Amino acid sequence: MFTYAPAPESTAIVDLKPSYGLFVDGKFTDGSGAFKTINPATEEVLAEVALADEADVDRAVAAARKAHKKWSKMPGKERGKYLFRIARIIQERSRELAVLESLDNGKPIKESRDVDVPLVAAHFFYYAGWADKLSYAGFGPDPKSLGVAGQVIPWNFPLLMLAWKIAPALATGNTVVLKPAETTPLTALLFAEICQQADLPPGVVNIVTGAGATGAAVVNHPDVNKVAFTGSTEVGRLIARSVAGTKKKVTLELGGKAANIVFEDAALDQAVEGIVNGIFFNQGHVCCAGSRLLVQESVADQVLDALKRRMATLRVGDPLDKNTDIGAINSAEQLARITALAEIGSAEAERWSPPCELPSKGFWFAPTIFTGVTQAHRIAQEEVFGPVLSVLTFRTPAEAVEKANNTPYGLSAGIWTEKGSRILSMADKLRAGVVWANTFNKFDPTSPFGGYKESGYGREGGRHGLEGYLDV
Ligand code: TXE
Repeated sequence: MFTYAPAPESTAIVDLKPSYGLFVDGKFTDGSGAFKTINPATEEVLAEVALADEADVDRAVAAARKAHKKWSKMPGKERGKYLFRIARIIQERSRELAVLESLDNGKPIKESRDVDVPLVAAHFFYYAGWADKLSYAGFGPDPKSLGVAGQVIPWNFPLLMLAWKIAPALATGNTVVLKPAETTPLTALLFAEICQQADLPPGVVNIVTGAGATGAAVVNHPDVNKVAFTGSTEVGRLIARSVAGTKKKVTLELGGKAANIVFEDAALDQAVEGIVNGIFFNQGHVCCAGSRLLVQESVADQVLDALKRRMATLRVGDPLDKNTDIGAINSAEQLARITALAEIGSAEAERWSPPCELPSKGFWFAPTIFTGVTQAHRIAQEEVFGPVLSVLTFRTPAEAVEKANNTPYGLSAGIWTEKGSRILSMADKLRAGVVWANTFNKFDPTSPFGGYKESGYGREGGRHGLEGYLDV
């Protein structure tokens, strides 16, 4: 096993309050009740957070509706200035945001610090730039905002999903009621503070905290014009049903079971890094995670040996330790889901994890691979949303395509090959919204992101991300 000197990030920068309110009409207010959010690495309570019921959501929607009158009429250039200001404050407070994100979510600080928070700022900068150029976006002159956007986000990238939702909504002149996930509400509330600091007009952004019932109240509110959801396919279906028959515009970003395809001519060392990044980044709590490795039979043994050696160097533990590669599983519920699917996988295929000492408190899961997996296995079909990789093999490119597409999902895929022509022909045949070549889990605000099939519909990011918030 690997030994190393722990290098914990200080938490002193975070001003953790004992309790947090809802953010409605520019002010923090009480909710109808309260719930606790815990640190998944220690199981200690971080704070008590207000719970929004239907009446609270109604107040938030009313505030957003009122604010929309002026916000939507404000020249795009002025709206852009607010977004630029928010982006700059995010950069200034990036360490604080990163530490709080790791405390509430369990993700390694090196990811929240180097990936999540910089991307959050980048999204605000990017959409700030669009605010005064909507007439040039190819949607016709002067496209109109929709009104109030009701946005429900998950716990795996709490701040980043907030940025994906709020930045394009504000740039296009919409106002927002956003509900963060119940296990990760804190950075959204710190973002609310940033909105105050940026002097954003009251009611333009409202944050209502709570669980599924609060999310349903947002989605079903009659005065919400646009629904944007990222989360499970199951809840995505419920939402699609509940808004059917209304005039609400909907975008859904749901689950995935991506294939990461390694050809025999690939730079195999690089491919192994890409496999590790594809499935162990953010504990595998990634909708586009490369959770199915498809490796060409001729190099399968070689790749698996190298992968196992690399997995043995992964450090699982304290999310605030700067050396940590794999942090805590976000919740007891998610750990139970991962454990249950891994047990099913153990009965279907061969399971392997490196020797790995897991902390005694908190929610943890060792990096795990299953070999000898066939397409019919549940471990090859169902989203685990944890650090669990299923390994399948193929002989020909056609077989790789067939296996990669043999899933109800279609969010992402990866290809590892030195042949440019193969990249192009594979990318064309893979039924996935994003295809990475010789890399994985790369995100950029200029690129549209979204799914085929049961992975949802609509695109977030890039120019395409504007469309879901405009009447064109
Ligand atoms: O998701 P939920 P959960 C997948 C992943 C995971 C599984 C379950 O496979 O194991 O989903 O995770 C809110 N109306 N993904 O239970 O319930 C909820 O409060 C409106 C993939 O956490 O979908 C939270 O804010 N909102 C995924 C958000 O929906 C409702 C990310 C997501 O929670 C609601 C997360 C309702 N009826 C999980 N019920 C991805 N695509 O990245 C719940 N919510």
